[in-house]
Amino acid sequence: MKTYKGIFILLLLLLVFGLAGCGDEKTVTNVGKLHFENPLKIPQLLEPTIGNDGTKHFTLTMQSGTTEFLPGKMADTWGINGSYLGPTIKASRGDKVAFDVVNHLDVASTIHWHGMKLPAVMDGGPHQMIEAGETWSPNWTIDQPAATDWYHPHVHGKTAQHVYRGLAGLFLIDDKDSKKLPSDYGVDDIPLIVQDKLFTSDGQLSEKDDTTFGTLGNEILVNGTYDPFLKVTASQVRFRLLNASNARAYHFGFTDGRSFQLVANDAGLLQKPVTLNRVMLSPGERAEMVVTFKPGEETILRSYSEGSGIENGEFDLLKIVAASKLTASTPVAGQLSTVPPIEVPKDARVRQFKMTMESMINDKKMKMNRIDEVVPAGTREIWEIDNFGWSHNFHIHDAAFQVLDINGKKPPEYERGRKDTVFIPNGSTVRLAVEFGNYPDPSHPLMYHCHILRHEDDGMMGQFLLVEPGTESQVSTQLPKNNHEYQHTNHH
Ligand SMILES: [Cu+2]
Repeated sequence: MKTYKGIFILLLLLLVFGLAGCGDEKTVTNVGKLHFENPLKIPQLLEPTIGNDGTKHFTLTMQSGTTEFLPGKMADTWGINGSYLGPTIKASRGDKVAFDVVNHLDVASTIHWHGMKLPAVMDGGPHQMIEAGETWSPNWTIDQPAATDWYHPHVHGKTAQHVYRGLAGLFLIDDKDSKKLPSDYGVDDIPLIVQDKLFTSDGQLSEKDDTTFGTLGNEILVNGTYDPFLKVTASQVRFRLLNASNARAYHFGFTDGRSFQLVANDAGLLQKPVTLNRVMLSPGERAEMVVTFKPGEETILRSYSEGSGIENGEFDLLKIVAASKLTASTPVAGQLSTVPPIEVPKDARVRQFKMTMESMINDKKMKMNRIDEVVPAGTREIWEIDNFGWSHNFHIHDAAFQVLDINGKKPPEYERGRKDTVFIPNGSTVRLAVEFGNYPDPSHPLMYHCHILRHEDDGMMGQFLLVEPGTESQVSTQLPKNNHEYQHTNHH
């Protein structure tokens, strides 16, 4: 009798744990599989030519090519001025910048300046298509605080594919505050563009996208380098982290448990550095950290698994080796940003956005000729985002915001800086104090959307106009159907 009871309990336990096991997504990992053999590639700084009026002119050429990621195997890739990713652009607040964006691909694409405050026609969204063989030449004046911004295509329905194949690069903005931090690019100011990839057995990028979130890779590239290491030569190094993945989120930390100083969110420096040992970035988000090294020591930058879906996966990203002699750096300043925080007026307009499992915002899918919101240019508003299912995040063009609260609670200190992209956990409400750009244009829309690229491509996006205050009711919320730009993006 006793034995039967024992066997019965054993079977019951097996059943319970077996089922629990099935419901649990297995953690994807590369830990233990890497050798840290390849020196980390650092994207080149793009040298501008300087015009008579001081304008910095840059040329970016989108092209196809081949790239060796896995040793001895060539992959077909896309890049900008090269075969994979693009050069780093650097400019200072107050600079006039101008671009020639040349499309040498055989399909139409765009380049969007993620995080930039600029006129809507310069934004590079889905209405500024660059046909194969054509050149697009936007220009504007940089007028925003120092930040680690980036650029990438924004073709409606094709963004995931174009970014995944390699079209992305960094756009660094300097000001007097950012110079307080290590700023020798490639020496003590190191970009880390983190992307997950799936590879086929012959080393090609696999575009298999059979999850709700699109492609979720099991291998990681940093600045397009597989299995990378970095030798540092300074006692304090500033790392600029960009999550340029289509869907995956990362919880960055170091395997020796060391802490670091977080000094910036997406759209600007923090008021004061915050000591942390983990920071999470969802797709499109950036952060800057300063890490202190002792001569000769080694550590590994790792992303830790914190959940399911886009937060599932434990990945070694980069081995960092400190040289036996390090140049001494000045300690990080106690006061970083001198820009006042974004405060909304008492009577600020509140707009609500409901994100749902069906990749909709406010029960609508993106339409190229429909305007969803009309916002007075230069104003500050409260945007309230509710997530009713899956993981999503939220990005607003031509704006910067600060998180007011998450489910009614103030965000942690390290998330109180200026941002343009924010993670919206499943079932949560996030309220944002948004500061909009000041370039009224009643006929060219800007976008707000989920930055999980599959969701964005599926239509989890809306369009807004920034207009002269007081003219909100006078503008048309329908764009003409025969709009030249509209037709370009309407047949893919
Ligand atoms: Cu989403």
